[in-house]
This record gives sequence, structure tokens and C-alpha cells, in this order.
Amino acid sequence: GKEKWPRGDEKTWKENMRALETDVPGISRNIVNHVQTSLARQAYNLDDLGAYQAAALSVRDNLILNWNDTQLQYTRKEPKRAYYLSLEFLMGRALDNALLNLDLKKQYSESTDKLGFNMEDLLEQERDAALGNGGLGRLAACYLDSSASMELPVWGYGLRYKYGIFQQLISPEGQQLEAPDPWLENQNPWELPRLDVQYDVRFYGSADRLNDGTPRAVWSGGQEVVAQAYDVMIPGCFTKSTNNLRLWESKPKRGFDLNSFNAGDYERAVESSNSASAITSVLYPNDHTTFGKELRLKQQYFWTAASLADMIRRFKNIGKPITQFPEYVAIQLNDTHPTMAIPELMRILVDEEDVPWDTAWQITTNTFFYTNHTVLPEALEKWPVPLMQHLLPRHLQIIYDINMYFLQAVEKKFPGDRERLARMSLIEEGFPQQIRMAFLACIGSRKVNGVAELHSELVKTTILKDFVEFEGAGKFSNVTNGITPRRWLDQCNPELSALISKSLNVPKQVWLKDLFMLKKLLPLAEDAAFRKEWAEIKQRNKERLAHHVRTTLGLEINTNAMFDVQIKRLHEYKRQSLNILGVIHRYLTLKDMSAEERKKVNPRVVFFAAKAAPGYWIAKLIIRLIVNVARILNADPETKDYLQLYFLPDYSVSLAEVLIPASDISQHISTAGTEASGTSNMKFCLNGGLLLGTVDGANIEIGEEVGESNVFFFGYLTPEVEQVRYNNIYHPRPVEEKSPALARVLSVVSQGMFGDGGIYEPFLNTIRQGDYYLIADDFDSYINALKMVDDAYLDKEEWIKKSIRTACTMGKFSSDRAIMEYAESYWNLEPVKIPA
Ligand code: BZD
Repeated sequence: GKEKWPRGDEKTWKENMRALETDVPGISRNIVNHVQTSLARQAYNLDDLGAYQAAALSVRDNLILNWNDTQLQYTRKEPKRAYYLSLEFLMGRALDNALLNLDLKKQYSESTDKLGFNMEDLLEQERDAALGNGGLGRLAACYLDSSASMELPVWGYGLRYKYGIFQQLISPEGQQLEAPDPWLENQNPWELPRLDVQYDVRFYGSADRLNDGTPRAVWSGGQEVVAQAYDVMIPGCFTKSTNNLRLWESKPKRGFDLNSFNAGDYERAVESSNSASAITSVLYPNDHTTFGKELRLKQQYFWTAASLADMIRRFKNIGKPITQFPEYVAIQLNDTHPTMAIPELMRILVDEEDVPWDTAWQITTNTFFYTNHTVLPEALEKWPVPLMQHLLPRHLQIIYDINMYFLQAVEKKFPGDRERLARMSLIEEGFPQQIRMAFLACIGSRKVNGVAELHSELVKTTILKDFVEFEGAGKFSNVTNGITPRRWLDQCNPELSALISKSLNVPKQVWLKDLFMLKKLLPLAEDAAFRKEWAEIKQRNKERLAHHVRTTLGLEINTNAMFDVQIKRLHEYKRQSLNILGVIHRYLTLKDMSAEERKKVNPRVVFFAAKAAPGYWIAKLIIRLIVNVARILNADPETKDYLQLYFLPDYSVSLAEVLIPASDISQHISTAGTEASGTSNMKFCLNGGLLLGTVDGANIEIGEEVGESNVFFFGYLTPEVEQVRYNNIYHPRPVEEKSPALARVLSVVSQGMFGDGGIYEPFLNTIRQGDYYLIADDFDSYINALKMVDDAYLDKEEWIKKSIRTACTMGKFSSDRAIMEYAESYWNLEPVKIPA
């Protein structure tokens, strides 16, 4: 039957409801309207920033209309929903992406043109939303894009940090300095505050078991803060589907400390308001380690508690019994950061909903899914028991209870195996005792996955081996990461996208959502005219990058050289060190040559961009070395035409969008077995850059797709690494013996070729002693691979063929494929069509 209009005069409502503005006159009217009213400005005083803001607000209007229709449809249809819990969403800029997804790019350029502005310039006005550290946060952003594009009812939940990842500055000596990133300063047109969506979140206090024959307890006292929702609209590509990313901000509770006010202690009361706001003030800039910090645990609990309260409220609106929760809700845990959601759901079910323990555990373990992103032992999250006891006393009780029942079950399956119990306990013995979050996430989830084939195997055979033996292998599987081809091809490389559409003879609407179609272009690798167009686009992308570096840094880059790029967080395991030592080796080799010999060398420009965690001293030292090597190389008249080196400061999503399409070769050279997947490797290849890498993470699957002859692999393999490490400790050999070439490089560094050699000693010593990341062991193999790259580049036509073959076999790495795997094999989610 026809639904009744909820209130007032239906005709008056309907006549006045706005439709999407999709033609140039309508768009112009809307932009001017925002200039006049939302911004209170005029044509006379409008600058690029103002014009960007007005354009963004007008785009937002369209997003809101689609968002409203989407959410209404979800409410009506009551589909199962999935929630992606991530402490990080590294979104980058929104305007260009929204225009592409709404298919309004052309119209907006025309309109802004008419209003006297250049769209490209306006896009540059937007600050990156940089609420993430690296791959993990960017993956979350790609998955939101794909969820909306695949019309899946998925929401993201995260924190609205006032400060995103720090801005990186490089001092004249090459020291990394960190400045805050006040990204909200010029207002953020992409978020909607939801003043009606707020939850109280408790900390501290005490937990008293009722001991009335139920498992219930009462948690009271302590401090309460308010979680306030901000919504960010996530447009799908060429669909009305527009999902939501809900970010929480912490605020003091109104009338928060009446006692202090009444006692006339105004200052103390205001202080406690500061402590409430502090929870969401800053993103922790450490990837792979931030343990033991109380504020970090506060962030984690604040966010999971608010998100769960919101989900449960929404679930209750459909009026189903709580036991059906897992039939309507799936929650994906992005690493262990949201693991407190597991005891929190138990607390809600047991203490507030009066559900028996076993039923509650069943509901919980059918709701959660856990994605692991690292097997590095030092990166596994643990929280001190005393801290948990202090901050979240009820949750500690629940974790103890979960552990008790769990260990009872283990004991039953493996009677008398005390060592196994100690290994598998959620509580690690020590001073202090620590809670092992990966174990809690594992036993509290329905499925556990790694992010590439090799990594998922390593999860099963190393950190969670005992759990596979206990629960069976069926719970553990793989979903290889993916990237969105919208941002990472169409947006960042519009010319290549246009060439693909032209050559496939289909609009991009089709192939951008079915990336396997690129395979059809493979035969064109044999077509000289196509190759020429392909190569010209790469060349223009290189010039665009050179232009960017010229205007931002004032440096002049040789665009006739091979562009060799390594951009990622700075980490010993990612081995930027291997790359810079290789660059020094190349420099020494050039210096050894005669001027005549040098003329035969292929010129190369090496780019680095990387942020180091502020407290990661060795990582910062490696940056310092890169910067100082660059200074010497770029000024050496004998070699600078053949080898240039640049460290581009403040790596970000928008810098990646300029660098990636310009690369001829990119480096993904982690010690085998350490990089869970990597995702920029996929982005480079999709843009026709070749890959130089170790047999690690998703490199392996990229190799399988593009074929061995189109990638450059080197180095020890994962199964060999353990033995090499053992030998490095128990049967050490000097660097001179392992690699004379490397020994020479180390000696010129330590003798001061790049300034004060002494300061690099601590870094050099990590290679001389222990060499945990196998720098010396892999060096010769690496240099050999670089030589193969040089040789291959000499045959220009063959190189272009490799480039075409690489890009056209990247179908598997679309995040659309990845998100559909999650939807189908984990969440049991169906797409929801949004009617026009
Ligand atoms: O996750 C990365 C892995 O290192 C990559 O191999 C992988 O491709 C991506 C996506 O799966 N991990 C991170 O980026 N991790 C973090 O940024 C992080 C942040 C905070 C705390 C711990 C880790």
C-alpha cells in the first residue's frame, strides 16, 4: 500500500523538495547561492579558497540528497548492515572524488570557468583529510569508496581527530621536524555535525558483581564524557548509493563537574573539560607501536563504546530480539585497535540486556570479524592489566571471564598441556601482566583474515598457530587488499583513464567498476601507435611531477631520466636503507667511470617520500642520510646528469596522486615475510609503473598476475629469513665478506662523504651487527636487480610493453573485488538498490 505522508500538506512539501543540480546553470546558481549566503561573500572579494568552499558546499548538497535517499532505503528495507571499525581513515581530498563519483566533473569545470575560476586551482585549495598513518588507514578509505560503489550497506566508524597526521618539515641538516596538522582550521564542508546523536561514555569508577546467580555487574562512578557524531558522506561511483562515515568527537558532559562549580573551583571544572576534549584531539603518529599510553586506550574505548551504542540503538529500532543481532549486524575490526568492542558488547548484553553469558558470547562471536595487518612481534598490541583495571574495571573482569572459559576449553582439548595454556592465555605473564589484544580479537571473532596470501599463511603458522590447532583452520582465511581505481587511476591519471576508455571503446562508467576489463587491452601492447600514446602520457605525468616539484620546492628535475620511486612510512623493515645504500653504490660506480663511459649510462632520478614516527630515532637518521646524500649528489657536476636524488617532504595522499602516475619503476623491498601486503605497489602497477621488489606481501600476487617477465624480484625468500637471522647472530660474518660493494658504501658514509660520518654510526651498526633486516645479506642481489632494471629500460619499446602488460593485468587488485569478498564470504551482505 501507499505510505501515508508523515506531516503537513504533502503538496507543499513535494513542490519544494530539491532535486540534484546536474546542469551547468543549476550548478552555477547553487555555487553563487553558497557564495552569497553560506559564506556571506561576493564576487568582488572571492578568492580561490572561497570559490573552492562554495563549490564544495554545492557538491555537498548533492551528496546529502543522495545520502538521504540511501539511508531512508536502508531504514525501509532493513538489510543486514556491516560496520567498518577503524581508528584511521586516510581519505585525502574529497572534492575531485565526489565530482567523479557523481559524474559532474565536466559540468563543474564549465560552471567555475564561467564564474572566473579554474577548477584545477580550486581542487588544490582543499586540505587533505589525513586521519591516518599509512596503508591501514588508506585501505579503510578505499574500502568505503568500494562499499558505496558496490551499493553495499556499509558504514565506517572512526574518530574525528582535531589534528591528523603531523606535517613533516625537514631542517637544513636533514632532521625531520613535526608540526601539527590543523586540518579543520578553514572549516570542513564535508562533514555534518549531528547534534542529536550523542552518547555518554564512562571511564574509571568501580565494577561490582551482583553475585545474584547472574553474571551481571554494575559499573558506576568515575568520569563520563560525551561522544558527539559528525557524518561524512561517502558517494558511490556512478550510483545513487551514498554511505556514511561517522566520526566521534569527545566533549565534556554538560554540567560535567557540578561539584567543582559549586565549590567555587571554576578552574578545576574547566580543566576536566579539557581532559574530555583531549580524547579526540590527536591521531597517534606511530604505525606499528603505541603501547601503554593511557590516552590511546581511552581513544579506543571511547570510539568502540559510542559506535556500539549507535549500532544497538539502530538495531533496536527494527524491533527484533537481541539474539538476532548477528543476522542484522556484522562488524569488521581493522586490526586490534577496536578490540575493546568485544568486551564492550559482552558488557552491554550481560549487564544491560540481561542476556546469559553463553548466549552473549554466541552473539558476540557471530558479530565480529578481525583483520590482522602485521605479524611483526613487536607490533602486536598489548595493554597492561593495571591500566585496564584503572580505566575500565568492568571490562577487565569480562576479559578475565572470557579467558577463564576459553582456557577451560583449551584444557579440555589438550589435557595437561600447561605450556600451551600459558602460550594461549589472553593474559601474558610479566611485570606488569599484559592483555594480548590479537588473541582476544581472534577468539571473539567469527573469521580472522590476513591481507595477502603469504601474510594470511604467516598469521596461521606464526602468531596464531595455537589458535588454528584449537579452533580449526576454517576460521582463518585471506582477503588480499585492493585499491580503488577511481582515485588511483581515473582521478590521479586522467589521461591514461581516457586512453583506456577510448581503446576499450566503452565509457569509464563500465570498466572502472569492472577492472578485469583492462585485460582486453593486452593485445595493444603489440600496437606501436598505442604504445606511443601510452609512453607520451607517462612522459606528461613525469613533467607534471617535475612542475609540482619546481613550484613547491624550487628544484629542477631531469624528465628524460628514469623515475624511480619509493614512498611509504619510514621503517627499518621496509628498507629505505637498502635503497639509499644502493643509490650511494650507484654514485660510487659513476665516479669510477670515465666521462665517456658515463655517457652510456641511463640517467635516473630517485625519489623518496616518507614520514618517520616522531620517536623512531633510527628512522629519522635514515631520513637524514637520504637528505644529505641528495645534497652531495645533486651538486656533483660529474654525475648529476646521470643520478639525481630527491627527498620530498610531507608525504600525503595528494602527493602520492602526483608521484604514482609519474613512476617508471617503484620499490617495494621489505625483508621477505615482513610487509603484510603493501597497497602502493598495486597503485604504481595500475598506472603502468614497473615493480622492483622482494618476494613479499602482495608483490607475490602482483607477480602472478603480470607474469614473471614483467617484474623484478630479488632477495632471500621468507622460509630462508629465519635461518639467515640466526646465522647473523650466532655465526656472524663481516660485511666485507657478505658484500664487498656494501662494505665500501658503509665506509664512505662513515668517513664523512655525506657530512659528519659519526652521526650515522648507530644506523650503520644495525647492519654490521645482527642485521635483523638482512641488508647485507640481500645487498648484492638487490644491486643485481637494479642492473636488470637498467638493462630493461634500454629497450624502450619492450619497456613500454611491460608497462602496458602490468597495468592491464591489475584487475584483481581493485578494492571492489576485495570488498565483495568481505561482503559475500564474511558478512553475508547483499547490495541495496536505491530507487531514482
Ligand atoms: O596495512 C599496513 C601494512 O604494513 C601493509 O603491509 C598493509 O598493506 C596495510 C593495509 O593492510 N599497516 C599499517 O599501515 N599499520 C598502521 O598504520 C598502524 C597504525 C597504528 C598502529 C599500528 C599500525
